[in-house]
Amino acid sequence: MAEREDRYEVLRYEIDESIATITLDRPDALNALDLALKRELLAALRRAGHDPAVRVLVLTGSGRAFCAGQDLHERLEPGAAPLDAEVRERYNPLILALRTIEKPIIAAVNGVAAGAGASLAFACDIRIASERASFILAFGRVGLIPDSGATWLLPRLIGPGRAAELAFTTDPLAADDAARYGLVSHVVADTRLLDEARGLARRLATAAPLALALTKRALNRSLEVGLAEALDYEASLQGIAGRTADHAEGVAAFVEKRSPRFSGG
Ligand code: T3D
Repeated sequence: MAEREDRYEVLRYEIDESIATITLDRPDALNALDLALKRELLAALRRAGHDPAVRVLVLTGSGRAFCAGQDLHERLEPGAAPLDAEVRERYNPLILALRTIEKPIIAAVNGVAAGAGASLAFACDIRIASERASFILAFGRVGLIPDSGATWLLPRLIGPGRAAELAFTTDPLAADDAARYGLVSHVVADTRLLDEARGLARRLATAAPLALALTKRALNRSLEVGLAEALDYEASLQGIAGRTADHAEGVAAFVEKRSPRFSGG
């Protein structure tokens, strides 16, 4: 039974079977990121990151969109923060949280992901898309550059040429093409999306949590260092993993021909 948490105004936060599902919930504005949603999303990510009962996160949107990026109406309000400050103080912490929370984060991309909404999806570990999903680097349409990690993450995910084309043209990338580019792992019927995402999340929730955490750390580091340093980093993390009770349990389960029961120790 899902544990429903109601202290958020513009997102839903539910925990079920060690899986925290965070749903951006401003469907009339295609889940555009206003100040409240940015604040609540960061709080929800930090909460799930710190909660030992949560092993995997799923990020999705309500209604027909994943997220349409910055709420453009908010930009017209008197006293709106300058963009460099807004990006540094509101967006960058969201992207860093997604990349540094040492638990798998699955984006269940249920519809259009535009601007910083696309960046949120890029920063998750795994993307599963509904057949009606699309990715739009819409920034250029409003005279901006791709931000919230899009210029760093997207070339690494799909290659620099394709990233440049999407950024320059702002053309939508449909779900099937996103799968062909390797940006999303699977495309599924819209009605199946959350079941697929949660099915994968349930599998990951039974894995050894520290091994997953260290794997994410090593994958992150691999994006920034050369092979020799990556090899050394793997060795040091393997030293940590090798001393865990979960490693001993995994080996014992293999020898005894049974499924392992990982405790997180
Ligand atoms: O702080 C900073 O500004 C710096 C950070 C910037 C990061 C960014 O994300 S910049 C890029 C911002 N996002 C966009 O430019 C995307 C804007 N939206 C669109 O281009 C289109 O809405 C979509 C392509 C995403 C979807 O098109 P469509 O035709 O399916 O829907 P629609 O009719 O345009 O939108 C439906 C409603 O959502 C509509 O409201 P209404 O008229 O029914 O009351 C529309 O205004 C609202 N909506 C969609 N996107 C936004 C939005 N409202 C506010 N902000 C949005 N970004």
